[in-house]
Amino acid sequence: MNARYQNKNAVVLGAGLSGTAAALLLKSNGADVTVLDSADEIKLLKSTIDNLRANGVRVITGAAADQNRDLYDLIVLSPGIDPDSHLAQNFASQKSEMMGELELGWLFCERPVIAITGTNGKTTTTELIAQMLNACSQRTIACGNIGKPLTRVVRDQSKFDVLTVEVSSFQLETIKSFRPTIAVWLNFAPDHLDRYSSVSEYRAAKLRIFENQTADDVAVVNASENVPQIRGQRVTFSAYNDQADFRLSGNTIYFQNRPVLPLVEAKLRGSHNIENLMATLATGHARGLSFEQMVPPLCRYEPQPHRCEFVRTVSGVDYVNDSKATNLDAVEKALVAQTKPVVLIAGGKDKGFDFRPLQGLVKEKARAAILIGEMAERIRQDWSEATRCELAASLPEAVERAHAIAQPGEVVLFSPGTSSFDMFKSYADRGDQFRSLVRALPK
Ligand code: UMA
Repeated sequence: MNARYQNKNAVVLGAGLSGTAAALLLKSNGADVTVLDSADEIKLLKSTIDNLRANGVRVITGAAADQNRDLYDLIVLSPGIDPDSHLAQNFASQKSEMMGELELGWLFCERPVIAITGTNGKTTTTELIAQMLNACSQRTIACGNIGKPLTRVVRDQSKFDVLTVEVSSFQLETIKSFRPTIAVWLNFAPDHLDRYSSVSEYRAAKLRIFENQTADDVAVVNASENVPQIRGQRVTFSAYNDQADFRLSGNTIYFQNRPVLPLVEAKLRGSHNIENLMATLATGHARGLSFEQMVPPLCRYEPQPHRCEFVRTVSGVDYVNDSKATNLDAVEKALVAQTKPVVLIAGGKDKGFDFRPLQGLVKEKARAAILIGEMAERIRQDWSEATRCELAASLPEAVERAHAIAQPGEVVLFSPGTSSFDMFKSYADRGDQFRSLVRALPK
């Protein structure tokens, strides 16, 4: 029990995964907890709300939540709640302490933390690091933005030697003292412009991963990135820069002058995945592991669903599910990796960026583009000179059209380039639906 929260009057904003975990952690530490969620109760997960109430947490939803301005000692934000949102602004003028869910988890954390951020590859690298450390007898769990909130994991932390935490800009935005022993910066590209007013604001939120590190900590950084003001010991990696500590030569990853991982032995493909492997090796090295220990589990790692996942070949056409591509950088990597002409299915929620930067690559790689969701018409305007563009009203219609257009020897690539929330519950739901539609296609 952490006495700091005993009898504190706390409010948690958001009744999703993070808010629920934060509320239950506070409750189990003696706080009086209220959860506010702007959504109507009928739209929230009944089992979650029932569980909160059964544990003595007060839950207020819909308009009543938006109007709640009670005085609380502590306000905790879920990552999906913008500090500028109506719900959060109701408490902005109060003098009470406000923090994000990641910071709250950190305040309970008694284990060293490895934190991984980057626009793309965070989840793969978090899983790679966790799988490798566990195989090398360093007990850990992949958690954080990957779907297991830190506030839930700290309740079981005695089972682990170290925590491997995927961290998003939304979570880093509200940290105060969060200090990873090893911080990994994979890459950076524009994203989330529906939340941030500029790309530099998004980058500044992410850079906070290094904010509380000291010379005793390690910063694993992509050498192609200009990352300033790091106090930790910098270890660099890059598939494109020979000066990096972890670098590529031929088909082998080198650490300085020593070959450490022949890529033919790994199941991951593409230069972005080579960099994910390098960042993982750098992290293990910083934790005192030898390359001989690290390489076998890394080579066993299987690519995860929704990340350039091969689904099936139908009448000589390959179908690839890349639903995890929620920004342009990810689509670019998926297109570059294709060796066959592409029929591209893209589009989704409007996240505040246009698709023009991909014009050249689309022209080179995509014979046609089928566009869905809120962004469909805007993407057509951006790409109409680069390739043949068609709009589809739904994902089933898009798959049907791709099936009609694609010729033997081509690939249908579903790489949306933006998030899914206009039509689906999540990128995983979107990818699962794509996979089912493809599996149902006639031979
Ligand atoms: N809500 C309000 N008012 C608002 C906005 C939202 O009440 O103004 C409520 C919603 O009605 C909903 C709840 O807040 O009930 C959702 O909170 P949330 O969006 O923080 O969702 P969680 O379920 O807590 O999931 C969060 C992360 N979500 C986001 O950052 C948007 C999950 O990352 C993460 O897995 C989870 O915590 C566990 O740590 C998802 C994500 O999309 C996968 N992350 C982004 C990304 O990877 O690009 C950053």
